[in-house]
Amino acid sequence: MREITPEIRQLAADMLETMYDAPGIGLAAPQVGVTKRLIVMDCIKEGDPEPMALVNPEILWSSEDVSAYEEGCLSIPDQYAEVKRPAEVQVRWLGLDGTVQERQFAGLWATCVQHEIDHLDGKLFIDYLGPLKRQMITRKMEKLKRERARA
Ligand code: K1U
Ligand code: ZN
Repeated sequence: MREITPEIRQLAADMLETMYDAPGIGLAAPQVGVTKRLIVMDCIKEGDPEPMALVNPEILWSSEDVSAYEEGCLSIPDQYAEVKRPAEVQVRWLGLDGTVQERQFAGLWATCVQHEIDHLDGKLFIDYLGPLKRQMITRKMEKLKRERARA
């Protein structure tokens, strides 16, 4: 995506609505079947919402210190596992106003932005788990898929 079109702004608005409805704290375009490098996030749990839409986000720098968080994923319902990621990341992206933005994320924002950028690259939080835990979740998802196909 080189420029921000009305369609991109509409997609971002629709994704934020889907994310809040879920509810979730982030969502990436591939999760709604769109192969574009667009993510949305709002990691504010209490207080005024802070919706963000990031086009073509890229991680410029990652801290050496890591933080662990019990992650979930809207594409892997009801499964949670602790994932360790860099505690802080510097990210550059194109904003919906067409300007290049840069920000250092920390805390839950840092965890979430890394989780969402992973979605753009076809990676899921289960890819960070050991083989046993990962296989347990994969098998549960395969069972759920079979049950949903029968229903
Ligand atoms: O991208 C996704 O699948 C959304 C995912 C994002 C995420 C969660 C946890 C750590 C990193 C990234 C979710 O939002 S799962 C739901 C969730 O975490 C949540 C739901 C309601 C309230 C608070 C959190
Ligand atoms: Zn996810």
